Amino acid sequence: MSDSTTHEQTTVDVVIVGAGFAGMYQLKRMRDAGLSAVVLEAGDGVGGTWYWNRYPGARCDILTVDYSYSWDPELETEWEWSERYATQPEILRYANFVADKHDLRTDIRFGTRVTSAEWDEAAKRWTVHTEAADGSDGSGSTVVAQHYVMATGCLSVPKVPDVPGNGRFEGEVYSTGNWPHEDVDFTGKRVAVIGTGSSGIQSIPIIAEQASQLTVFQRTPNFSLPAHHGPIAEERLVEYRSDPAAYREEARHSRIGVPFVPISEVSALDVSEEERLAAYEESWRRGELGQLSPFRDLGTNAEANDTMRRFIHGKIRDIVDDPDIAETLCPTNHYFATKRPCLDTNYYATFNRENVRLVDLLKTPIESITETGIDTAGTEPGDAAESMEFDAIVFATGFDAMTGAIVGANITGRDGVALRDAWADGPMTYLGLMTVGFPNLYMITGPGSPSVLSNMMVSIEQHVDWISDTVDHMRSEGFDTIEPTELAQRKWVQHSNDIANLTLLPTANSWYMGANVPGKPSVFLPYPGGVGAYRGACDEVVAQGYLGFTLAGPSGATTNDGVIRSVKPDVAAMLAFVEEMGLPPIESMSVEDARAFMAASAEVRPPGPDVGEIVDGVLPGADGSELEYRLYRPDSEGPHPVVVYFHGGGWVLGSHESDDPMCRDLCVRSGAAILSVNYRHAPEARFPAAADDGFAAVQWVAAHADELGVLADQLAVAGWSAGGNVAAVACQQARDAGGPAIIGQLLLNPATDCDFSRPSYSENGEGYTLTTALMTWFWDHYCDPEQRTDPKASPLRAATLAGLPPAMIVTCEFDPLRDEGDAYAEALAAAGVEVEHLQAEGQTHTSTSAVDVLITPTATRAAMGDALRGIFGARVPV
Ligand code: N01
Repeated sequence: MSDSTTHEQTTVDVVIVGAGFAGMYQLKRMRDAGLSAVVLEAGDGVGGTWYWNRYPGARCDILTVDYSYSWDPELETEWEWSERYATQPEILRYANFVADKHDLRTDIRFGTRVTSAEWDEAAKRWTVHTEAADGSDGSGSTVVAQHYVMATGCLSVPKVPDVPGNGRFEGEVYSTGNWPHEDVDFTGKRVAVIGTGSSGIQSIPIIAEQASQLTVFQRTPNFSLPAHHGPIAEERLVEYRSDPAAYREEARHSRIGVPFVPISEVSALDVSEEERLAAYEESWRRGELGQLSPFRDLGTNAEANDTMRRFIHGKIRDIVDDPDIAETLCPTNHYFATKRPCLDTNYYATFNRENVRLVDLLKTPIESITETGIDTAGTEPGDAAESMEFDAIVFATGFDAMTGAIVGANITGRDGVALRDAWADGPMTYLGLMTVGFPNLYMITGPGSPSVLSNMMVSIEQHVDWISDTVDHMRSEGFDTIEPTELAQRKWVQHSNDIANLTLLPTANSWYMGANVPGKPSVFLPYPGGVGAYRGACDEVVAQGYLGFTLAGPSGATTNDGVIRSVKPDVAAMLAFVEEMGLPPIESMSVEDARAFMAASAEVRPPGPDVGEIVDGVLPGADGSELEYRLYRPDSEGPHPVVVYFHGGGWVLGSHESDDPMCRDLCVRSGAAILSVNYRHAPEARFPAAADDGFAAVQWVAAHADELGVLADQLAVAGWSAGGNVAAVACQQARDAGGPAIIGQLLLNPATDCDFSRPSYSENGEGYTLTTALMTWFWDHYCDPEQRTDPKASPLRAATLAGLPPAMIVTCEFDPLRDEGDAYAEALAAAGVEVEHLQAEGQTHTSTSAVDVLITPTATRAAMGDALRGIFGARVPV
């Protein structure tokens, strides 16, 4: 341990910025580990957010029993909260109680603002520059440390109000995010409040009680539910007191860091209006953020969300007497909970008071703040502006959230790169904890972590524990530095965005998106995958030897590059769901049972989109037997180009019906007719029956194009999996036979070779639906081992691939067949064939064909439709 203090420079192991709940616990952990640590805090006391946000009505919006530390079990009995949502003074008292109990203040430098910090690569140390928050120490002082922890909070830098004339007002000016320590009395005063987020909504009812006149300037109405202040519900306390440790553990693995929140499996659209309203009434009655969404799809489905929106609109109209004011208070430009919903006490009812006026800034924007008040535009063009006089203006205009405090601390990393520049297009982090180019810089609840979408206490503790354990690991293993890899960081950001994009969250102009600060990049800042899932990822990173990190020390550097979550989130959820069902593997079944199982699964899937017309028929197979087909015609005037389609199923399973949603989708997206062929299957008809039937079907369609109402000279083939194999082989057979002319081939995850030694088999041979065992079962049923190298079985082995039609080949990252599909694309291109090769990241063998089940593969199918349109060019009717 080192702790040498000079007049203006201190050297410690760890420097922590911020003495809120994050910084306090981080200090405790570092001390307990025997490290020297100092906390730099601009305020004169502990508490962070709760030190600064002293505005009237400030309270937490997570039940206080949950919004409290779990790391000191004695606190569970030493401290008792008086209300379900404690007030700011009570939370601040709690912070002080903990600081006293653990004697934290001795290592906290109050009144000290960090001005900048830079990484010294030679010394492997951070140099952190500070100044007295009141400007009294001239040149300031410096702290040198190995580890630099930003415990700066997510909502700690009040946004400079972007209101014209800001600064001109000569009366009293307040900011909710930086409220005076002495009492502010609005009695008898004319007060303006600008902003109707959580801070505005909490303070407005109280200010209204004091002020002679309160004018609320609202730009965006917000959703708010009653907080129902009072004592905490007894049933909750019983649960908590019976086993506090288990209660806390439950919170750590929950979705938002609050234990025992039921997660519904039911869609809001699948219940009756009465059931839905009863559920929403219960949410309204409970007034708990964790229990506002009684249905599974309020966060993902606009129509479902609309039912909740309408319910709250109804409540607002019930509460507010004046119908016009009620309408102005109804949020309509964003979905429920895409901005953080608020909990209030009498917020909407406040607008029934005689002394309260609501100004709708969407109709009458602020023209300027003046020396005496606020001028707004008139309602109609040409209307005179209105000048309002006030004694006090309260800015409840929010924060430069999540990144403001970190970027504002002027951090310069390796090679002189400023964090501000590194994050110019939005923050890039690995796990929200660290960022590339800034070794040993840690963020507590940073962007890319659940943070503001969670109970902050739970997220803070998890981050502090992870950082502390990591520092411990570095010391015991002899490492000086830790830094994430580019790949791990890029993929984490993508993973977080992938989840956000499955939800309605990015549709709102919220501070979650950085939209409240002019010029801030528009990216979704917190990690929306949930507290438990996030903790799982962090734990796995460690269990896999700090996956995605480089650790370096005197004896060298170790990079364990890799990606912690690369399967797309909806695909991962589907895999987990299937695994939970514990179904027997297909290869353990008889062929008959496997076919029955596939047919039963098809019964319960979404049907796929409507097409213009569906016609079933038969065509002759290669041996003269009748093969059923299904023709899908687009909803446009024909004749259409035609795609002869071959279903998947390993030459053993499936039929012209099995890929029905896929064919409908392809028909709609491509504008072409799709003719899906039920070629013969193994083991009844082994190799080369499927291959020969494929070619026979193409010949028959070309010859009967007029009867089918399709264009003979606009014929392409397509297939998925084994069907991709049949389609590829049909192209080779048509080329070798001199016709019919096939003008394009679309191969989705095609089987092109019989070689299982490619890496995709070892990487993806288990756990991603299509397994090595199942492929073995398929090949064994289809083809004798000595026949498998025949190009009709393994088209990759054809003597030449020259002269084949232009191809679009789709391969999926988590498919055992990925590498042979890639190899076919490369071989075609090498043979001079025009190839569009799409390598779908995060997808599996079966995900792309799961029409209307999964969202992320939709882009791949859109590209497939576009590819066919490109092949058919102007011949696709619109
Ligand atoms: O800030 P906000 P907040 N002209 O950004 C408006 C947490 N919190 O301090 O939406 C006019 O939500 C802005 O309008 P618009 C909680 O996570 C928790 O209230 O941009 N208006 C909006 O109405 C919360 O989400 C508690 O159109 C302007 C308001 O100001 C987060 O902190 C309590 C404007 C800002 O709302 C932030 O809440 C308080 C302009 N130029 C806060 N600029 C608890 O209960 C902004 N606005 C625990």
